[in-house]
Amino acid sequence: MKESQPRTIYLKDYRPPNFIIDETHLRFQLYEDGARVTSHLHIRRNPEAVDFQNVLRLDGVELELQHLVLDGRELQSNEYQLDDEGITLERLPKAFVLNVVTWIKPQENTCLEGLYRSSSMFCTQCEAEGFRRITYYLDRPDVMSKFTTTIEAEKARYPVLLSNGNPIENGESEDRHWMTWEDPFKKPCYLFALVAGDLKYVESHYKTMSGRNVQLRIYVEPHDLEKCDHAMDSLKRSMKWDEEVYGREYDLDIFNIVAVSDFNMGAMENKGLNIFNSSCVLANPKTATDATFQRVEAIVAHEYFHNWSGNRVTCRDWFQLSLKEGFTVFRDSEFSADMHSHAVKRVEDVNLLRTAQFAEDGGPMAHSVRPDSYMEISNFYTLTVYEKGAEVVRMLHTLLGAEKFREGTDLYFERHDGQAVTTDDFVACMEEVSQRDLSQFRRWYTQSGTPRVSVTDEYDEERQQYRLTVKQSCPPTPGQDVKEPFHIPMKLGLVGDDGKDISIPHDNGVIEITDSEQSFDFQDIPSRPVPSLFRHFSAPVKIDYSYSRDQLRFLMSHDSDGFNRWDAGQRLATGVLNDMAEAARAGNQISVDQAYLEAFSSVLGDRGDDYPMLAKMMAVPTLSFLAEQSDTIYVDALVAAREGLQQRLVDEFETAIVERYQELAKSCDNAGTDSRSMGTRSYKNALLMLLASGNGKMLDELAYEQFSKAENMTDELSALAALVTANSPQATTALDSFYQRWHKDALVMESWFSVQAGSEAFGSLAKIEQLTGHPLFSEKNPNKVRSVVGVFAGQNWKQFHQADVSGYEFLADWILKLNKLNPQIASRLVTPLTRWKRFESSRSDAMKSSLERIAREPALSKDVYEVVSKSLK
Ligand code: B3K
Ligand code: ZN
Repeated sequence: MKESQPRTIYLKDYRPPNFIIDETHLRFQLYEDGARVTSHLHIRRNPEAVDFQNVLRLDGVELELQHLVLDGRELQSNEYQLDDEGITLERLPKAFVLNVVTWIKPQENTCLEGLYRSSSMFCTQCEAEGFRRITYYLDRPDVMSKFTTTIEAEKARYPVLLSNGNPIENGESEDRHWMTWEDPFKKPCYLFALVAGDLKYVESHYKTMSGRNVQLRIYVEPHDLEKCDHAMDSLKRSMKWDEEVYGREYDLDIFNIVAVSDFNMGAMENKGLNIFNSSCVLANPKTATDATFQRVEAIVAHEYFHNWSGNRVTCRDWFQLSLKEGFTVFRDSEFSADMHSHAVKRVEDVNLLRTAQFAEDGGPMAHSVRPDSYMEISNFYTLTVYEKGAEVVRMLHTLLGAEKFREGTDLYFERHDGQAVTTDDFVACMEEVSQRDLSQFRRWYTQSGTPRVSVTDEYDEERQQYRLTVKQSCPPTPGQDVKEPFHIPMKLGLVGDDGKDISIPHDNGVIEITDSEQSFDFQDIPSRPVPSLFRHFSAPVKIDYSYSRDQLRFLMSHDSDGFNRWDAGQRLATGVLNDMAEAARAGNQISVDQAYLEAFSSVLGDRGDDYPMLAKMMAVPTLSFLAEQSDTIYVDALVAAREGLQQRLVDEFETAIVERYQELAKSCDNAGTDSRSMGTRSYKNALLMLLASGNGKMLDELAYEQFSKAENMTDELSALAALVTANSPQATTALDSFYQRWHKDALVMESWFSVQAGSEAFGSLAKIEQLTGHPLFSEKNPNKVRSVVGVFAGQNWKQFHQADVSGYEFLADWILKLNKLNPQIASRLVTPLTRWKRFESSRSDAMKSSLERIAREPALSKDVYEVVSKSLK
């Protein structure tokens, strides 16, 4: 906690460290009331230090220092300076050995950083700056060291002792035992991990491309053993994919994953010992939905891919976070696309980007992919660094083509293996292999905000010439008033009258936009084409082109690009919803545009079998998406428009929707977990949900039947969600019976919480308060907080934004409570309030005063302080 204003850290102040640590030997003695950590460090001056100063500053937070021994001599307290954030030592020899003994209290650690307890185990989370809560150290990613770790604990309580690398020695005496692990690869301390507990494992093996045998284990609490197979299969698929697509082979003899139930985010890529939030690794069809299966596969892959993009080559400083995260998200996204469907995966990624990331770009926390400053680095694990960062890598892939891009990554991995580097180093490799000048492209890393690209066109019938005129701009963002033009790849298609692509003479249809205004001419165009702009969403920009509703319908059925077919439908629906919202605000009758009804009818009538895509095509844009697109957010009008549209679709098409639902229900393999079965379920359940949102007369009966007979969690939970969404008379019975059936399964209960918290019909504030008082709810468990408070504030627009503004006060209370317990989670919860300026005045004022109330708290954590103070600027 900070009483004074936290310090801002700037990229421009980066200096290499004065000292480096070649070897780190750690010994952990774990007890029920605390842990003793003994470190033995081989330290020497850094030959690459700039203006070397003989001062060693070791980071350390909430540690009890017991001994500090330099080259065998215990230092007296006047020989170093100790404060709340570390130790400073001066006048040191060129090279020396430092022994540090600290006493820490994992049992009292509720921020879940450093060494802490989860259930009955000990575990760690060190990225970004958690290692300093374990021992005094140079806690920065450019200090890479060789680690050995000895863990000693009571044998009966902690039979399993794990750390990074390979086990090399073990022993026991009386009721205690110990195990030593050695990691042969140098690494920064943020990749350190330790686990001790009574765990069971599932084991498998993988033969790498050079024929080495790797032992794979997933460690879980004994009752979760039945839930590991999917993660294990996903891991093997990831290992194979990284060999085939990037030529990257795994490098240790062992790869371990551990599932823990109290975890601040999804998972962590510690070298050889990935630690996962149990919700991101455990899955079987009885207890997990198809969406969870896909999430587990993606996160297992993401963490595995970090072994190269993150661990072997790591970040020089935390401003470079996107070097590993953006690149690794791009890698996991392409992996998922290869496993399932490229178009559907693209739709999912772009939906997230266009709602949440664009909102971040337009809000007070806007920052570039490589930020220039931060107060608390945990606040910068953002959609901008991750998802927009991945889009930037994707654009490099688009500009260079797959082959050159691969040459670039080969060069990057080879040149920088074992190093801590920058995003510039990454781009330099791409420049070198392609012989292209990417200096303008680098602005994607340094300029924040979402560029807007406006396109107009002219067709000259006589000359058979078509001209596109493109203008780009980017709005000011905090600290960046003026932007320079970006280098933007636009994958373009020109669709002719017959619905076929007209061939155009640009590289793979990629046009490069580099100026603020530019025109592109196309010859021999027989008739006015419909432009299909930014196919596959080739750049993270907002696109303005005044499509007529007929053109959008035309693209919906003819565009050869799957993503743009979907996007045309979304544009059409958004236009219609905006008209309806306007009518609602003016107090006029809300009517639905005929063109949209016809478009919907053709999707519903489509007999093709790309079910996951049909489910996406049919989805009405979310409130988050509509809000992000609005200049001023009028919540009631948007809610009314969306409800009105869903109601109208059901009024008009209920019979056809029900028939299609029943057909799909009949043909679906309920036990299947293959892409096809999952796709069928996704379409079937999208139809059921539409019936629920649009007050379908048959809903209760269909949903209750599906609920009672469900053979898998996807069907069971979708039916439950449909009943709750429709506020059906059966909803309470279904919730009770679901509870009876699953109350022993913590992860399933998280869905039970979130189905209620996210429901506009059901999740009133009173209900949410009841849920936070439920015996299975725990304020110390991040998953529970996210599934109730997070879902309510982030997804339940109608209830959270109630006109009496009680939702904002409720959220502020929770932020203040968590500020003390777990600042990272508290700070994430502020996000919905940070958007206050975008709302109409009554809500905007109330959101602002909730933020002001938080700001008045005297002991605000750095995390919350940064977000709240920047939001109030
Ligand atoms: N690298 C971790 C995230 C750590 C977050 C620290 N606050 C997981 C990931 O992106 O793979
Ligand atoms: Zn990552």
